[in-house]
Amino acid sequence: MTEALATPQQLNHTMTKTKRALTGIQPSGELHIGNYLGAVRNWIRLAQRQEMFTSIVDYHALTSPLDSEELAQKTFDMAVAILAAGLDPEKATLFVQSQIPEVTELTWIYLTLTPIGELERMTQFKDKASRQQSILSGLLTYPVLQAADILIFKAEEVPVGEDQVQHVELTREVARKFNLAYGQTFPEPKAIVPEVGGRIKGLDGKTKMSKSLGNTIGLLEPPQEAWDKLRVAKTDPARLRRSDPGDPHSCNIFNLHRNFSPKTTVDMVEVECARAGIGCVDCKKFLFEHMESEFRPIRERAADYQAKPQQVKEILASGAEKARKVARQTMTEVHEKVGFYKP
Ligand code: AQP
Repeated sequence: MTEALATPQQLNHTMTKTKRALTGIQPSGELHIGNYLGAVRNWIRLAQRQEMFTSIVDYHALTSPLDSEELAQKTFDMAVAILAAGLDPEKATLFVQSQIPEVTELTWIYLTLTPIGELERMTQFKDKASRQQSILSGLLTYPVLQAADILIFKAEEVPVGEDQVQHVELTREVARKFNLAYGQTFPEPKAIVPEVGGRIKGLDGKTKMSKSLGNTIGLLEPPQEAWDKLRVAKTDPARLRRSDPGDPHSCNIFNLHRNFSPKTTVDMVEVECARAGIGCVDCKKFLFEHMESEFRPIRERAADYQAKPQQVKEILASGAEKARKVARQTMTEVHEKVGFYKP
């Protein structure tokens, strides 16, 4: 089950609810605008009105090739990027997944309830497996670890991009199976997907923007580098010459305008592109201006956090302590329900 989440008005409407949310991101590379628009921007809004646990999922990151010398630094950098983007650590509990080993314990119990066939049909597994020579079982069981991430906190809402909706469905299935086998314990959480921004394409205009595909613009990238990438990004494939009218709805850049630009700019671009009033480079310049006004303060805050690493470490340490307390409570209950011997 998914719920579109878009406007602050809609959020205000649900202000009275205090459902717990779980959010997560892999420290597998830089925080890019796909992660930001599909997930992080919603976390920041949602954390204002509800309890949230935000996990930097380093166990998950092990399913992609990475250099262990870089993992700790990438994890720290991801924390900086999320905080700089605006996640308030007073409102959202920010922690690193491997600090909560109970998550892997719960994963094992869930694995005993999850048919292999259900994991093999996951789109992300099929996609990533097609790019690996030897398919590792961690890649197959990734969504079960994700179910444990969510359910160990008994989270009822999971703000994600569209690519993760199938995994949240599986989480619901895992919760149902556990409850059926051992008695009512876990909620069946809902995916919360933004109305625009749920699926951001890469700069190639084809596949999903993805850290591992190198088709990204990073949130903290220096402006000149970001512009150099945007300037050559794919637009409407049918618009070959400046004088050709374009179809904004087949253009990744227009989708980005819908996420970053004010309505007046979006409306102008939609009309002018369709009658060849503006060219693609002009269109990108307008977009870049609005991206920059959102990203400049984020880069400044990131520089502040980078200069105060102790502050970031303290946020992560106190987040882990709080998260682990909740995780332990859940595991005590799970041990009892499953019937483990207690000497
Ligand atoms: N292109 C995207 N559009 C919208 N949302 C996206 N998300 C990721 N890419 C897009 C959302 O970002 C959150 C964190 O994702 P993740 O890092 O945990 O895993 P991912 O989806 O696998 O992200 P990447 O960038 O594609 O990483 P790699 O290449 O390492 O696998 C999720 O909520 C996701 O939906």
